[in-house]
Amino acid sequence: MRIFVVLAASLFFAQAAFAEPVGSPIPVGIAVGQTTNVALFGEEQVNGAKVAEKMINEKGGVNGTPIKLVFQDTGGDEAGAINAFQNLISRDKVVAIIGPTLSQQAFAANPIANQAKVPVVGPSNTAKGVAQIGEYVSRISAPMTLVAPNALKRALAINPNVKNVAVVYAQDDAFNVSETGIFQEAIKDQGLNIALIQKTSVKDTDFTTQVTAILGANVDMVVMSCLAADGGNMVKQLRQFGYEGLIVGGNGFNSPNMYPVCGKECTGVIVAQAYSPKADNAENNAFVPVFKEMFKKDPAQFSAQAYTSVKVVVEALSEVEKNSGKKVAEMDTAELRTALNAAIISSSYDTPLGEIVLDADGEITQKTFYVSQIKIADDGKTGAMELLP
Ligand code: PYR
Repeated sequence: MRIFVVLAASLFFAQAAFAEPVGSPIPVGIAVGQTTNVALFGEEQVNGAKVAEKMINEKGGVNGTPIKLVFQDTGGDEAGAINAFQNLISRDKVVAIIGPTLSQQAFAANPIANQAKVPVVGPSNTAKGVAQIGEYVSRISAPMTLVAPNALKRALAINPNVKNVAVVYAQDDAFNVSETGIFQEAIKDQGLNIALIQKTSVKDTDFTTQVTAILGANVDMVVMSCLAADGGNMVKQLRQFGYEGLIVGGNGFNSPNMYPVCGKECTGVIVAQAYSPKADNAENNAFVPVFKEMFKKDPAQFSAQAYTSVKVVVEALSEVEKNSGKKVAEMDTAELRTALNAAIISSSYDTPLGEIVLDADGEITQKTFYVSQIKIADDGKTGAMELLP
């Protein structure tokens, strides 16, 4: 009897050890905006990262060692991002940082990680030049040069008679300044006339001046580069003041958390995307059900990109173990960070975004993009991004 109990107990523990990763977890930093208006994106990023942590650890972590995400709120500005990065680098000794949410924050905080030789993977930094900040910076967020023009083309398929366009952009945000440049070039390439350009701030809530100017210019389309809160409020005011033409939004409109800000006025807004929950690939088919189970909704682009960032770091950690013949947990932190960065770049990954490749610069190549139109439900708060064919 006694032998049986011992045998049964050791079998139980052997099985538990096989299913559950063991050892001190590997700390991976997540520095995104969990407060301020930027939390509209940050909340989705936290959710995506948590799904990755759960799925990865359930499959044994990094060859048997679990990962542990260490969250640091960056808030919405540069100082918050710098502070979060410094804590993760020096206090928490993370192996890599996934973040920050905004390109505006990346241009300030990434040089600090680069100097400290800590790999940074940008989950949502789409401005020109982010991957080129330094050797230790890469991104899994496709630059807007590849994504934004798709939305314009689809808008013109909906209304081929568009001639005059108003352009709006938040002048105090690096991503929006970068994105409007891309939109403006694409508008000219399509042979359209930019009738007026209106500047806003990501802090604005009242857009009467800009909306009045746009209504006076009699345009057929408004192309907006703003973040979710300011952009959502401006769309609402445009419609409430009587603008009836097409509205195209940039990456800042890529969040369902914008729906309650602009309510039913968001219906019809056209947005280009680097992800769709409907993408039919093995990675996405594994990710979406777990996300839905945990959060009772489809993952949005910011969630999928954060999930992908964690997955990229974990696959690269496995590669480090393979190449070095050492367990990551036994490596010196500085040595590990350098080896990890080398493994992250110049590699390809199967992800919910499809196959992605990171070049030697840490720049992403991604093949599949989407364009959707927002449809708000009768409650005025929820809605969907309906894929345009
Ligand atoms: C950026 O800041 O780059 C975004 O795409 C939101």
